Amino acid sequence: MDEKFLWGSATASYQCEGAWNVDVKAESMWDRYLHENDLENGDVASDHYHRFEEDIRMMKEGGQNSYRFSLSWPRIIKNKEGDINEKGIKFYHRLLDACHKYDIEPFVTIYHWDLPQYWEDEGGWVNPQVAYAFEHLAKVCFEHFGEKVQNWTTFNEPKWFIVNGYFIGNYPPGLQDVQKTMIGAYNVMLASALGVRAFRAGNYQGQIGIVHSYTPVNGIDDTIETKIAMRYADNYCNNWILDTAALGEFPIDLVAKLAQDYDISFMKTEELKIMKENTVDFIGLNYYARTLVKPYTEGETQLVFNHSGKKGESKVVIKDWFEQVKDPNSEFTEWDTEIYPKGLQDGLIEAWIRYQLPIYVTENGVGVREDVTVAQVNDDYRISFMNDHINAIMNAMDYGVDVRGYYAWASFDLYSWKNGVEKRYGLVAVDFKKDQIRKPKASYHWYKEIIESQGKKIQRRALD
Ligand code: BGP
Repeated sequence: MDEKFLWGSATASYQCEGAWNVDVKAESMWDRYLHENDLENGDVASDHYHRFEEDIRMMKEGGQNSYRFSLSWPRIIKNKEGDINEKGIKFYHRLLDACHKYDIEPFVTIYHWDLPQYWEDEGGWVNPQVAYAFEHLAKVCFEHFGEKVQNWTTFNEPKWFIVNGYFIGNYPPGLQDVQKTMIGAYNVMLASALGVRAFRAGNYQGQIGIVHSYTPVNGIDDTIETKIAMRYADNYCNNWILDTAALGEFPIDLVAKLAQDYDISFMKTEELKIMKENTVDFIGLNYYARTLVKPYTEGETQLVFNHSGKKGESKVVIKDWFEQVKDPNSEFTEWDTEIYPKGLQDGLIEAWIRYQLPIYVTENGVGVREDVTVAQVNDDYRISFMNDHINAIMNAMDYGVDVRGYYAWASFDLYSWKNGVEKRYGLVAVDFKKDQIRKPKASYHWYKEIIESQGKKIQRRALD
């Protein structure tokens, strides 16, 4: 790792800013959904809106040289007409200025799931107009912040928010509709390409990419049936985002399969051309776990997510395509996430072979319950998790993969979507019950030493 390597941590606007109705901010789809369903929400979250200076200073003091965060669309654009909220613009200028004051390279996500409710009311991502509204948002961001930002990404995790929102139904808008899932997926990938096109047309400095929730696929054996199931799983989990963003084309076998059962007339030649011509400069990969699959056997599609933190609740079966299985030899978190660093090593190599683009590991971390009232959280499990995953990255780099940065999820404890705040990921503890007090965890100090050594202090081992 050379001195240009970005060592940072990440957050997302809705999960940390709070201030949900402050300074003319519009309502987001998450505000509406969580309020209406009386669920734990991010109204206050980590109050980063008021404490960003302290948070960024702590990043610096923790040796980090980059901060990945997202811009809140409803804070920046007031309405469907596209009017700009000057107070929102000012807020992000102050945040970017704090980054530069502390020599922290900003790594900016334009969209991390907080769609304005005024667009959700018009059909959300199923409405193609929203893709063009995103293009407007992207232009506003480049125009206002372009001189302070070198690293842009259009979207955080299209797969995750589209599938959860339209197919599984556990995220807003809470639908279970395959046709709408497909249309939403298409519109998001179009929006991303429109963002890339606007970035290039404006000749802004720096580079632009996309961030994907990467779950590399493994099979339970080497049979042809398993290989077919793996391809279905890979198309579902990864390829429709990465192929489309990096190569400019949806996987043809996926499109052919969907065309047998669904209407794909929403795909327009002119728009497919925009996607083909506006591929990304780099890919950002968020890695939590892999997907281990076996061939589909029987029964209906089942997609159950564990939001309770009680082990064993999750299940993924897609009828006629594949079934996800659990490796009995692996360790799992209380939220059923497998801990499997080798998946990161192998996945990086696979992505490099397929796309030949620079890669940033834009999120990696472990969510656990922690008592933050103690003087210092001794999160040795997080230290060992991070050590093993950074080791996996270094192994991939030894193989020749061009990895340019690593972001711990998260910079500090924040709101974890449907899991509330009890699922903690931060390097810094936040006491949500007591004045939002920030206290670095042991992992924060450990990470600082790793960064100072440029990774040399990582305990290395081969993963075979
Ligand atoms: C990613 C998201 C983040 C973050 C993380 C952990 O999918 O980009 O926003 O939340 O996962 O997931 P969770 O908070 O659901 O445990």
